[in-house]
Amino acid sequence: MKKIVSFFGDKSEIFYQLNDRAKEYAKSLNMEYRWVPQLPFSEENVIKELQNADAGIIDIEPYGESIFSQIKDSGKLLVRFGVGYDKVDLKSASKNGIAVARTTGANTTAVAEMALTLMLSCKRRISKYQARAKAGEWVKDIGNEIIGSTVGIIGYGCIGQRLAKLLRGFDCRILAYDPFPKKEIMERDGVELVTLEELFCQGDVISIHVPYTEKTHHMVNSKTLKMMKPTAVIINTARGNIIDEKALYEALKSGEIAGAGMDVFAKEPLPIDSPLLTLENAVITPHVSSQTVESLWNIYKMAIDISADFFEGKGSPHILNQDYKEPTG
Ligand code: 8YV
Repeated sequence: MKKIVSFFGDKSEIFYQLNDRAKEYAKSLNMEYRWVPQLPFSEENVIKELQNADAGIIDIEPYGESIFSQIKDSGKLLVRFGVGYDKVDLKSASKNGIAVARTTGANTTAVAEMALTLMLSCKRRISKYQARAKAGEWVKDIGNEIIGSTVGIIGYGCIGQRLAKLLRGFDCRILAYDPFPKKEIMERDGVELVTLEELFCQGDVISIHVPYTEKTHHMVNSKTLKMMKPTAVIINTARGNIIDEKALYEALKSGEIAGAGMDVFAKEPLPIDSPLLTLENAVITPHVSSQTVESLWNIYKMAIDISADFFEGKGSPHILNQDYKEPTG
């Protein structure tokens, strides 16, 4: 019986329930499932566990040569619990003959809903009201509606498309920038393909849905922030380093832009002395866009399905390094 070891989740009731369910589901597919939450993450532990498993379900910590070289004779498949794989060294995985997959699509709805939640919160100044009300101040301010506004989506993949769908009820004009645009899909969705500059200049809301790569590093910086309207807000549920946080802090502090909704940060957990935490026009959440029961179960289930297909020798479009079959290490 093939063995899957899963590292994702904390020791709260919901994760016990989800992992019991995952165990049952894996059993129905003839696999053994073990849940070993990594809090805090320990590379040594992860290696030890993966040496005794055939597949691993991994979170967002870095996985590179120091792990792959130790598990190449055991674990042959790692599945990222989610979609971003910027911390996984795929070259090293291939060199060691290890396939790395991700659960594309499984958290799409949760992340799109979170982006929408952050947009509405920023536009209606929720973080400021909440902080002031708790401090005993009954402060009233004036926000903006999303209805009828222009929303710019950076990256028109699964999540960007789902967000556009959710926004349909808000009668927005939707602009999208994508380095590899699928024009038929944009036409179908009534979304306008624009340049990044047009998007920054025209958006009342800008939402980021691209992966973190060398090309997207600090894509939002002092120059692009200056293009934004003073009433505009920026939302990041993708990866922290896509935004230059220093430049964002300055833009928020000076009122160059109206607000930011951020679920991801250059350093996580966000250090307690981060100046971003002092701002009333920033909504800050602790990387929880995927954290709904529905999304988490979709991810667990998909990770198990990918493992089952892998062990049956079926190819999978979710494997990120298809060249893993020719190891050189
Ligand atoms: C996390 C994510 O994986 O999909 C991604 O890339 O960032 C999230 O889904 C999840 O929250 C676990 O940290």
